[in-house]
Amino acid sequence: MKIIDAKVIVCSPGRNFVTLKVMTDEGVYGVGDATLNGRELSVVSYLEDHIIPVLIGKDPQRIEDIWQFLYRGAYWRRGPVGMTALAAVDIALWDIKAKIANLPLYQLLGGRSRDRIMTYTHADGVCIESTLDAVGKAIDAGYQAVRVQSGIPGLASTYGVAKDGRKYEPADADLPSESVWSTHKYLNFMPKLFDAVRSQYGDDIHLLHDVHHRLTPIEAARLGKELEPYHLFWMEDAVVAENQESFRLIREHTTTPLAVGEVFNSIHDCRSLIQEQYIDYIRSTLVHAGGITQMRRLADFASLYHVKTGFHGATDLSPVCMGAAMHFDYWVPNFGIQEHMPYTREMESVFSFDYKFERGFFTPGESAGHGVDIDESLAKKYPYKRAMLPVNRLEDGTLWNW
Ligand code: CS2
Ligand code: MG
Repeated sequence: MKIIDAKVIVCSPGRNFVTLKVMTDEGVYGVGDATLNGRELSVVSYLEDHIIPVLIGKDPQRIEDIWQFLYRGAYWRRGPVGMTALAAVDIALWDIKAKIANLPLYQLLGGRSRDRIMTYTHADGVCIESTLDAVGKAIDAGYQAVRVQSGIPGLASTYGVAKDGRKYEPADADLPSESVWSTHKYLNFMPKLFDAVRSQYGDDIHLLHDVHHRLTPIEAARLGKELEPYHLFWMEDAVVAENQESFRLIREHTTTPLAVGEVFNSIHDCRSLIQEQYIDYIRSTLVHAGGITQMRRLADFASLYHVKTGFHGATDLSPVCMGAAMHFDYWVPNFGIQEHMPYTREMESVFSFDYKFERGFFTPGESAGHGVDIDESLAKKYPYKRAMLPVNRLEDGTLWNW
């Protein structure tokens, strides 16, 4: 069997997605997600200029060898652009292998380890009252786990809170928009927010929160400690994690579970975090962390240290990634939870998929492969529109982590 062609499909049905299609001489093709929010065209070039030319003629069944070729052979290893491009190829090749075996992808990984996949969704509001309403809506929809984000008194806007009632989309402008941040205001407010949520909805619902890289380790230690009475499922991205050692300090001060990793693209970005048991959930997902081939290694490594998976699942990861993630989540023994930001109808219109969502839980489909495909003619109707992620400044103008 040989790869005879591959193409990159860029479309924007409500937001930008980049999809890779790998075609073989036996008519079977595979589909991969190559979406990197705000840097989409860099991945398109990496695929079209540096990966597709070397794929032609290769046997698509040799997933591991192709992975090694594109990772070790790249010389300039790792990094979000290269690893997203590699991930797209990997997801497409696993799709092909499952199709020629005529099996749903999870069967190739080792079969299912569970009956259904617990997910969490986002609940956000500009103030405590509207956030409480959003949490209530998520609970009514059947979610057993809800991520809670709220506007902060004294700040015009903040991460994770939709503006003027629209669906939250972080890449909100052609060029980076600027927001203003105050750790002081945020830290003083968070315990009040979670006290209100627990008082209204009790202890059963799992509550998650995304700090989004904005604290220093000691500030994160304070927040984790002050949120302990509210028993969070996890506190995510408490600090930027280039210095993995930062998490030791947080860990020493609080029992609030810690999640990190959506921006990681290699096992080496989190090796000490996992080995030292500084974290409880690893958020890296298929589209940005080298596909199924690397994520299997990472999940197995994490399982040695009681660390569970918690795949990133924002809407800037396409239904192709979500579909493949469902199969991975169905198999992976140390599964934690799957993020689920529902796509809009427009986003979904370009993709067909057979995973099922029911009252807070997913199950993957039983069709051969990962079950997701793209309608290329419909995709053409939604041309790419540049959109970049915001930047964040402190109140004194200092550029800070967004
Ligand atoms: C967030 C994302 O879902 C999450 O946990 O961190 O919304 C993240 O901000 C976006 O994926 C960035 O593109
Ligand atoms: Mg996050």
